[in-house]
Amino acid sequence: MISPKAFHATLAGAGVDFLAGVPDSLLKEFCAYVDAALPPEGHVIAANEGSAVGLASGHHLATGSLPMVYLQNSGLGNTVNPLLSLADAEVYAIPMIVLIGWRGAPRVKDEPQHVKQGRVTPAMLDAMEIPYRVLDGDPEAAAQAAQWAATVARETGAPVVLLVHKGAFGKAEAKRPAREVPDSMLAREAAIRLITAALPGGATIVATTGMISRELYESRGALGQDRSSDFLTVGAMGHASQIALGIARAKPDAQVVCLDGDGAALMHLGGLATIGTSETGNLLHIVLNNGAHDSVGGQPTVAQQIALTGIARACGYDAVEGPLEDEAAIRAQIDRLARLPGRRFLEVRVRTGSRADLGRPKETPVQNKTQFIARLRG
Ligand SMILES: Cc1ncc(C[n+]2csc(CCOP(=O)(O)OP(=O)(O)O)c2C)c(N)n1
Repeated sequence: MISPKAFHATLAGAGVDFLAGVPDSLLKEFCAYVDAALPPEGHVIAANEGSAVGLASGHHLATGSLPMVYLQNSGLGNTVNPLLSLADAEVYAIPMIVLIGWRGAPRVKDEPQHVKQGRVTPAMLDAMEIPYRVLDGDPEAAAQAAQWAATVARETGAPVVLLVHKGAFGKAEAKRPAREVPDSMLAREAAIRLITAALPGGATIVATTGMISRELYESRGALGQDRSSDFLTVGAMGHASQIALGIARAKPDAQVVCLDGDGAALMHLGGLATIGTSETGNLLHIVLNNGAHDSVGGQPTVAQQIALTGIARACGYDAVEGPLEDEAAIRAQIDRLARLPGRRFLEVRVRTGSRADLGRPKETPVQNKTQFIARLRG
């Protein structure tokens, strides 16, 4: 397996002095290492993968040195525009190494949202005319590939990709100590149960990517509740609030609720402005803020350093509450907000972590959709 520390040392030796990215489960040991080992000037966790390309480009413009961007291949789409219209050799010619976690690689069993993205990832890179090498767990080959990528990126003045297989990285040699949270702080799954129990029956829920959708699914099972009013957005991170908005606009009589994550909300934060300035009368947007990308390894987000509620207010939401941590207060506010018209926003603070035996939806995404639209369209 590749040692995160040794791989980073090779990159540093090849002149890489700045990294920006969005965390990925396959890269989580590398992400944990750079997050703990690098000084703040050497590493930024970006809001989305395209922003990471922007940050890397800015770093190169200012210093002339070689940056690295890291991401899961789910986020490749977010990078396509800045890779092709900013960093490309035919535009501003900005060299960078792009490290991509290859979910859904052929012959690797993975979740439905990763299968096609995994299959087409090499073809997407080919179509973008970006050279790449694949890293499995061989440390020697990884070091050589890093050297190759640095040389080619500099020579061509363009991005070069390293595509990383599952299990390629060994354990991080350094990890940021876990944030202290009071014992009383709600787990995300407990908050989801509390919220679903407090919402009026029949509310339409659009849940975001990762553990939030899985925990909603499990909590429905545990509470013996019907699942047909839940849309589990297994992919498309950051778009759940806009799916909810699309539904709310088209179904003004439905009570629509978005269960969002802080990483997801930050990823496409502009969506809050679209919601806040819409005429929608039936949307409750709840952000479960654990200050982390918990679903892919718990790397920090900045969401507990900013005022999400202030942003929602400034964007024009009609009613804004939070951040709340207390069970009784959350229950009371859900009850109150669910009765109000307009665009409403609630920030709930939760702890990181999930049950080790957390399951995954048994239905396929299309089965979920079929049940959901049967209920929604009635
Ligand atoms: C575009 C894109 N980038 C990255 C990922 C990988 N990913 C899946 S869930 C997740 C973290 C979500 O964090 P948050 O919304 O805060 O929810 P939490 O997991 O903390 O509950 C990430 C980065 C993805 N699925 N799609």
